[in-house]
Amino acid sequence: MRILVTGGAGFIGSALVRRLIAHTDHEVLVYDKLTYAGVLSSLEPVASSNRYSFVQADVCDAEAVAKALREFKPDVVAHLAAESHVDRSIDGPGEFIQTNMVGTFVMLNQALGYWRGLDEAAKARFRFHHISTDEVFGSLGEEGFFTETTPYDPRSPYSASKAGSDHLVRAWGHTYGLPVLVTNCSNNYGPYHFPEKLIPLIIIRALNGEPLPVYGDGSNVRDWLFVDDHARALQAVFETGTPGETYNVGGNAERKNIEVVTAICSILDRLRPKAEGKYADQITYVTDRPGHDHRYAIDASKIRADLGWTPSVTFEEGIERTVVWYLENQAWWQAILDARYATQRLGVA
Ligand code: NAD
Ligand code: TDX
Repeated sequence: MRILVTGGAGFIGSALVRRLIAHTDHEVLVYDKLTYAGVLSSLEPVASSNRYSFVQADVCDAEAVAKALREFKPDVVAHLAAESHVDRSIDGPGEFIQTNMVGTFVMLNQALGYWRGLDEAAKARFRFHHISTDEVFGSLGEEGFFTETTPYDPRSPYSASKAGSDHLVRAWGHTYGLPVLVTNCSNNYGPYHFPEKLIPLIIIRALNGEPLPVYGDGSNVRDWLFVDDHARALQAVFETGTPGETYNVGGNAERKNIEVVTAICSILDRLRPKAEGKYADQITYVTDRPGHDHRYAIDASKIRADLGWTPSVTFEEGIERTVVWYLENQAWWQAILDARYATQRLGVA
């Protein structure tokens, strides 16, 4: 198969690409604008493969999308490109509407034109797979899970822009017959996670001796999935999922934020003990995120029953592997911190 991966230089996209090159015969084209969140060094492990290629372009650029489709001739478009950080969406929602909604519209429209021009066999094979989030379903109380039929109730600019994009994708499926797939996944974590997100941020700040910011009282709950398990789920869905269907993907690993932070601190206490005190001494409760969703939890029974996918990495194993990866790959994250510092000093970021 030929897979065009938008957002392939991001956290999840790069995990998918590394998996496809290492474990399949598929050919992969990464289509990525390389925003602040796009990190080419995350694709370094596949850079020498002759089944991998890269184009730097914007999903909002219809001409560039059309050219990539025409020249690469994908069987699958895996659409991951997005603005992904909730806090940034609160500070500046415009980019989220542009990339997540307008960009998805452009991808759909160009994919439709491309799909209509294919011969019958290629047309039957083609899939447009839209990668989305559990945040579109809103916030849960202490009980219950999100299923594929839970009504949408997005509450942040980020989740509203993802909800809008999900609706567009389904509309292109219903109205024009484009063979679409949608997956809604819970919080991912693992290697190559951009340092602004909770888990890498806590690991790096702990190592740097800085305060560890916990929003509110730390009781918000997320359902954590190791990123390689998500990549495996995505592959299962675009290879064997039924067009028009939605699949929820989740780790069945609910943790309060404060539990996540203390788990990281105790791993670091064991692997990299401080001269004095414990890493947990650095924990600082800070002002809560506006509109902070209380709890997300995914019911992943449909993808298990229909496609045989289950998570393979427990939270305890995954968080240990993640901390070890950040300890062993300081060059990867230090380069990101240095670049950010440089752009901030120039007043660009
Ligand atoms: P990320 O922010 O790490 O990566 C996003 C990538 O998209 C970057 O490489 C960036 O350069 C690229 N990009 C951004 N705007 C672009 C544009 N206009 N044109 C082309 N490329 C552009 O994001 P991630 O965490 O890897 O998430 C990937 C996808 O998965 C997103 O759609 C996100 O909504 C979804 N998702 C993420 C999670 C999670 O926990 N991280 C969970 C569920 C779903
Ligand atoms: O410094 C922090 N302190 C803190 O307490 C940060 C950055 C976060 N938090 C809290 C907010 C959340 O409850 O930790 C939790 C996780 O925060 P993020 O890492 O920002 O992730 P979240 O907002 O849950 O969204 C993530 O999962 C769903 C991804 O960024 C989204 O792209 C994905 O759709």
